[in-house]
Amino acid sequence: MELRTGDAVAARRRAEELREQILYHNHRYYTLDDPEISDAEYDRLMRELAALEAQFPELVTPDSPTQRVGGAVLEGFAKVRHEIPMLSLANAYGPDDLREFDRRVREVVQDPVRYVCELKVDGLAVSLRYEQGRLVRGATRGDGQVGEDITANIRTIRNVPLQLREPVTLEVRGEAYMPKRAFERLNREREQAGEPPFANPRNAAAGSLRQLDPKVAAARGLAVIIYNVADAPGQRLSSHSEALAFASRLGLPVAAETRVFEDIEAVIRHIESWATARHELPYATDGMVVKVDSLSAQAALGFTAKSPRWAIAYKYAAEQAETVLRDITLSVGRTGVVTPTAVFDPVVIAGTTVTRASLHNEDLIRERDIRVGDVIVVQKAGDIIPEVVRSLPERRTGQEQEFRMPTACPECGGALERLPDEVAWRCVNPVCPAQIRERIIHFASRDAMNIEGLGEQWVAQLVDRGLIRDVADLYHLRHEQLVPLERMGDRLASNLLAAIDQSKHNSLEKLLFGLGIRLVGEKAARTLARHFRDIDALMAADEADLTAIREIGPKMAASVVSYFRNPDAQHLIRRLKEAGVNTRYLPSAAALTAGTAGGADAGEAESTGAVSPFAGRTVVLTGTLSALDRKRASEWVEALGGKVTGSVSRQTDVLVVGEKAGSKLEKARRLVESGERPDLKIMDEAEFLAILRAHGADV
Ligand code: 3BA
Repeated sequence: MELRTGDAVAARRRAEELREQILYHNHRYYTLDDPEISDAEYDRLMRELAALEAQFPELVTPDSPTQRVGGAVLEGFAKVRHEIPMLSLANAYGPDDLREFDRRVREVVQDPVRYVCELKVDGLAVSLRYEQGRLVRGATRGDGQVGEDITANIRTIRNVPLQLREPVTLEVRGEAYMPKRAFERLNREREQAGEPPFANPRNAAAGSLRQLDPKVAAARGLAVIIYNVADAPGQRLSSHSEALAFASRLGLPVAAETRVFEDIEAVIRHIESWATARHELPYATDGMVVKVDSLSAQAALGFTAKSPRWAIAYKYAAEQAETVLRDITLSVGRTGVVTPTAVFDPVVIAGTTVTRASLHNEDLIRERDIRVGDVIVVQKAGDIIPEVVRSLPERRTGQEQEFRMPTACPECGGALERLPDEVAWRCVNPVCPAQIRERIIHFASRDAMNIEGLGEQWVAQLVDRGLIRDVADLYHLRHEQLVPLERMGDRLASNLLAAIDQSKHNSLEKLLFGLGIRLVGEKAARTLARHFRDIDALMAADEADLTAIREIGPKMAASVVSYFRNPDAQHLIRRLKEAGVNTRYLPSAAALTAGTAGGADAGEAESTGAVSPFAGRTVVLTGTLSALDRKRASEWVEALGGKVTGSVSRQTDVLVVGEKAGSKLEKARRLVESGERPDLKIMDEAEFLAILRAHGADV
């Protein structure tokens, strides 16, 4: 007995010691990118800890590093800005959508249009950059503007040439995917090892590319298929098919099944001919991508906010399955809209197990005559989003329950209202916790403020614990408030705070979209930001000012004005500013967001690398810097998209303070303290140098 207790005490002490060491080495590896010990030594520490925890299960803590293996991998990748954004594809679900696409294309392009058809590989979009024929960078798509540097993992993919056959500089895009055979093998291995299998090859590919250890990625048997030459200066390519042939000549893997057609009906026949044949391919496909071949026609067609007008993805019809509806649950969104969700017995559709689907609103449930207990037909719209297609009333037993919308909010008990010409019921309680939570989740989401890692689970906990009530509260969170959250821990807390801090540097359109103003989507947010440049100007605008902008209609104008007229909104904006959140349009980021690469403001874009906090900002240098002279410091600020001026004024965004700073510093402090520019950032040399170094400066 004595001995066992002694063992347990020693084990506890050792486990704590190991955890401390592992945390320290994580920090060296991920944050400082400067490991002190080899991977093998690190693995030994992890294994020893895992063995102790296996022997003494009471020692397992939720934040033990052993509990995070495989989940802690994201933090190690540098950000990469795509000089040419990686847009998404519009979808077509049937031949008529393709005919409609063709009609829109030929409205713009007068000459006969030729189309290229490519099978749509189900993987992860990546961008590969070659300089003088050498592979120098591989990146994920990310949000389309900024992805992650996964060069080390891309280099392990065996069909990616490290050296092209000619010393050209170019950027190509394609899909990284896991061949079906490799996927099946991996899942077999995972199941044998007691690990959860991946739901589909795409998830497996994504998981593999996120491995920080390239050896793991290497063992996963990934492959890449190239379908786009984004940038090949000086190559005089005139069509997409030529570009693919060029890529192929260089040794890049291009799909063999690519075909060119003279009209849309031939395209449709081709698509139909592959509907079942595609299942025989060694990789998963979910459709066919149709692209206008001529590059000049592509240029004439241009882009919408999200996707090129010269390409469309045809999605093969969704697989359907029958199941039993067990329940209809209700959730409250950020605008208070109450959405019913169907909960049913698990069914596998298109490779994944599904148990829930949105029912959108009360009317839909009534129209489709869907009752709890019914046998229902479920499918995945666009092969992704589950939906209830219909019920099968002929299979009823009489026990089924008709759905009735409650009169009180399921989250806060407040009253629900349905406006005369709306389908939705809304909770009208402005402090309903569900709405608060959803507003913050939207604010943090990728297309809004893009606060990486701030997912639903954290927001829910933060709101539940009363740590945040609105989005401005995010910027006052402290490390010691985050650490106690379930499954958070020290390192995640630091990463989350860093991500929140980073979001202060977003351009205005991200903030505007994130605020969730009714009717203001991503594109309208961008239009408003570009037009007004500054949130104060937008807040001062009336409906006439707004409708004078071509893209803004009267309904949106009214919504914007009424949003900013609300004192709560004004207070929120003030607090965001005080917290240091940028409220101005930063053209460098926006030029890329707008998808105008090569267009009017593309020249303002930064060259490479992570998002720069100086982009679009006015910077003043004062005092003596020890590490570099004024001229080089200015050059660096300019290289990172900033503007350097000589004196401090209300236009100044950043003051960099060296030794013996004088009146400029005083003036900047006055601007901050008087509230004229509470967001003016005063930084010392150390902070300044840290930013330069983070962007590749050797200072
Ligand atoms: N072609 C995916 N996008 C694709 C270049 C455009 C494009 C895709 C494609 C935009 C496939 C969206 C992500 C992206 C590069 C942006 C394909 C496939 N073409 N054959 C027209 O097979 N999955 N995906 N990738 N830029």
